Amino acid sequence: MHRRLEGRVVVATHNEGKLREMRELLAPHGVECVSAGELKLPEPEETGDTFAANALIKAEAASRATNLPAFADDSGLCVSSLNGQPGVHSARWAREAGTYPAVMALIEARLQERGCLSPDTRRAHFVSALAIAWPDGHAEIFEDRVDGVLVAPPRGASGFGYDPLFLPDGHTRTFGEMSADEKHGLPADGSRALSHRARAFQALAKACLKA
Ligand code: ITT
Repeated sequence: MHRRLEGRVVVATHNEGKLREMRELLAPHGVECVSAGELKLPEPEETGDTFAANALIKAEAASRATNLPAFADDSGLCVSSLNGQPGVHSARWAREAGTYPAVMALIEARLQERGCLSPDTRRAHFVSALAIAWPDGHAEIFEDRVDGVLVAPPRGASGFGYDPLFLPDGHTRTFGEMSADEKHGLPADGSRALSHRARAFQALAKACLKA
């Protein structure tokens, strides 16, 4: 049995780009958002080896700390020719490289080393696992993905993170070249959204939110 999310919810992320998208996704559903940053919540260690496990760690930690339901996302970019890396370590790779342009250049260098020049060798997907945890221990998790190819050089200044590198299948512009609404807007006719986060959110909204 799914549980309805109502009232006040903590958006348990310290990533500004994700926070913006998560707030925009929740906005039409009449829940009041407060962010982990605004509440100065500590960031839990992400010790899971799956997106779902890490999303749950973040949601449960924020819910325990605030006694409110908490909404968390764990996400990342999985590059097929790099055996799915950086995957759950996408944020760590970016931290270690220093900047997103630097980590995107690192991924490009790894692809070049392997001779990955044609689109079929440059396949990648973004994954988002969304978790909601309540103070009484109940939790819900939804996960989805979007497939595409990695472009060189990266294109566009919209979005955040690895967006300029990623060209979703069936499109001519990267996530970095799309408006917020194109990337993670929810189609009014109920058809499938584009981004990994919006797709996972569609399932979450159906199960846990008022229309
Ligand atoms: P929180 O854990 O505080 O939410 P984080 O940035 O550490 O923030 P993750 O551990 O989930 O979040 O790491 C996700 C990484 O993947 C991070 O480097 C993001 O920038 C990147 N990423 C996730 N979704 C993305 C998207 O829609 N577009 C571009 N990059 C994305």
